[in-house]
Amino acid sequence: MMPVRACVGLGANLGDPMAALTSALTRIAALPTGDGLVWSSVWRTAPVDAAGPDFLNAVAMFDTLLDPETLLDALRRIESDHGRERPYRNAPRLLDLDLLLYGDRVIESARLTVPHPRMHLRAFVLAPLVEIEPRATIPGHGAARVLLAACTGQPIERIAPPAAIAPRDPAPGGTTPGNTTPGDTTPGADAPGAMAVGRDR
Ligand code: A4P
Ligand code: MG
Repeated sequence: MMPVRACVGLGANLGDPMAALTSALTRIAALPTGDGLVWSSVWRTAPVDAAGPDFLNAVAMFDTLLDPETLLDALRRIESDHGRERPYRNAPRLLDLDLLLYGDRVIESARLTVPHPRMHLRAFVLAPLVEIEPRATIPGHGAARVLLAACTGQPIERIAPPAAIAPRDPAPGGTTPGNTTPGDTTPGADAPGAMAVGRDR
């Protein structure tokens, strides 16, 4: 199987959201097939169709050999390891990980809908996505950039530059993990407000 480029949305609005996003990113980087991992800044976003405090949101993209349902299971495990509970839909949460995109695949199974069914309407997903992949398209909906421009009345604010996360052990012949987004000149952990995890913490 050829690797597929997956895109995951991260969100949290309870507890210590910055710590939750940082540690979730570290866990994503440690997935068996997380080559080519890039991640967005952290954005502070007003709740959409939800109650509670503002969210912190981010988006990560990486190549994966996991099939979509196995990747979903891995994400669910990371959520539950962060104390995620599901009292009701859209409840405030310690950590929410959504599989936004899986290559250009359209998936409708009992457990999984990809592209994520509401991502094309949400600035808190589209802004970080466009930040790391300006030409991203959402199957069935079109260019993320155009969709973002149509999102009005959704206050969002970019608050932190891309995190520095510890590289995992290099796979034999593998690529160097890290935030290699073209144009990303943010100095990572040295910058004010940057997240630092793993050996940088
Ligand atoms: N499921 C189906 N497709 C997917 C997918 N592509 N990715 C199923 C992840 N899960 C998927 O998810 C409910 C069910 O969806 C799961 O059983 C899974 O098999 P959940 O995470 O348990 O419930 P949820 O988080 O309440 O629902 P969901 O769909 O993730 O909610 P939304 O629509 O993502 O909304 N406002 C701001 N500013 N920032 C946010 O991050 N998040 C939400 C959550 C609402 N408002 C927000 C934010
Ligand atoms: Mg969810």
